[in-house]
Amino acid sequence: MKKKFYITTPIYYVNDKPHIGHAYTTILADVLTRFHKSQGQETFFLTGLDEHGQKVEQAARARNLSPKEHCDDLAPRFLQLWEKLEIQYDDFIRTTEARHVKVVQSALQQAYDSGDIYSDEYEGWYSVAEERFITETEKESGDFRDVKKLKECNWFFRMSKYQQKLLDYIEDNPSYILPEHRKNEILGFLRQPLSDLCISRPKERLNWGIELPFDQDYVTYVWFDALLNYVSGSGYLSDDKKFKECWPADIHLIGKDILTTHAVYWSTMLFSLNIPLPKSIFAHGWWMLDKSKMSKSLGNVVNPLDLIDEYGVDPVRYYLMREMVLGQDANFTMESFIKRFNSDLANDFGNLLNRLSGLIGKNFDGCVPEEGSLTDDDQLIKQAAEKLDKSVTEMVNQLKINDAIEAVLQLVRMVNKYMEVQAPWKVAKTDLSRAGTILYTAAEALRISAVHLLPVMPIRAQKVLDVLGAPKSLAQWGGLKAGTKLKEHEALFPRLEIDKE
Ligand code: ME8
Repeated sequence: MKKKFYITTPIYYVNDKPHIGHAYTTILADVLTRFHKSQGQETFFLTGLDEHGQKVEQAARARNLSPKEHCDDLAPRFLQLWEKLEIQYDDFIRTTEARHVKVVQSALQQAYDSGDIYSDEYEGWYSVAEERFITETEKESGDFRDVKKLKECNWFFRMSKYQQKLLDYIEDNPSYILPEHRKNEILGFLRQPLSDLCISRPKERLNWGIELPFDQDYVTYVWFDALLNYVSGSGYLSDDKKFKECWPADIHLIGKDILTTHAVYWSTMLFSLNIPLPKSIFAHGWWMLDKSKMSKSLGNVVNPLDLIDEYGVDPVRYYLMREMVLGQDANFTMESFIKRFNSDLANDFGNLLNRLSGLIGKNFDGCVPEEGSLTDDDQLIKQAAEKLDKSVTEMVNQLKINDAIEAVLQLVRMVNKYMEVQAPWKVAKTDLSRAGTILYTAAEALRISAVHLLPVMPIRAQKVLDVLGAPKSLAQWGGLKAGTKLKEHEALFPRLEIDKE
């Protein structure tokens, strides 16, 4: 049995339409999946929706719909967006599906039977917005809205029992929580006393959730339910073969807002269930707009559909991947979007294709010329192109996606410079065969760049390969065959005018 590369996104709350933050994590997962596929690995990519809990229930009520009607109405919007964004997920899980409910109830029963769940009366400060009890210190911080005193009998998960085990695990597995500074945050958190986790909500207060198998007066706390999607979506308790192929997940991609629930709740739940932990949890930063996080509650979100309709899916994917240094926050501005589009895509990448197809059209009847024998200058291009595969692979494996893209663009810029210096349009007048070698060298380097950009820009990088009549899988030098007729094409990335936009 061959282990698949298993990657997940958070399952998003269905309280409103998807926004650019949701699009970002999902595109990132798609880029990584396509990259691993291109390396010949089998992959499994899971995404989905978090449909239970108070937030969704409130959103439904505000629309005068039942929670299920509300979810059924919004779920297609996520699916449509994923389609528009060229997201190739393998499964899309909704937590209201029977396959998931079954796993949540079995997990609860198992934890209950092993003594990890107990009932207790609890009195404390409850944040309605956060849907959880908060500590006295958290209350005093003033960061929480809608706080009220609540006393109720609930069911608790013995999270504290696993505190030391988790600390040891994180210290022994340095790439479990990434990036490093987030790991240190969690270690700091775990060095304070850890309380048990309240995993139930009385039905009289919240009805919308999965009923506890051992107490029908309660539903399951939304996080205990949602986190289990990573195993219910990969065959746990339903398809042993699939689960063995997938689990442990290679990477849970999440935003930094939900690190504690993943690093602490999820890990201790897995300890209790005797399921191995995922290989790593990566928390990326936030997309900000005017220095605040883009979020539904702030109402400052950019609608990804508008951007795609206006500029096409590839530039949007490119911008989001190129502009964020994974682990840090990034600022979204239309100005930086247009600048990035014009410099990298119009001036560098798109322009190289235009120049080459124009010159090959004019001097070689539109057919790829013979490579001929290479001069030292040609060799420099060839060597740079040959080195790209190794460096891009290393960078992607370290999740330095922006650096990997930049490495490809550096090659593209180097080839544009090479064209200026070699001036094949002049050489063609006296030495057609030499002009052919220059054009072959530049076109082959462009082909290799396009192969490396495919995971990020699946449509337009493929278009470049189609124009060149070249295979998409071969990242080594020599994929372009002399005599191949280039296809006619329009400018792939026409420049955007900043004033007009
Ligand atoms: O937290 N920048 O769902 P959610 C970057 N249902 N990424 C962002 C972002 C931003 N401004 N805003 C959102 C939930 N995201 C739970 C998850 S998982 C078992 C349950 C992305 O709809 C980022 O990945 O609030 C973040 O972690 C996620 O959307 C939160 O989505």
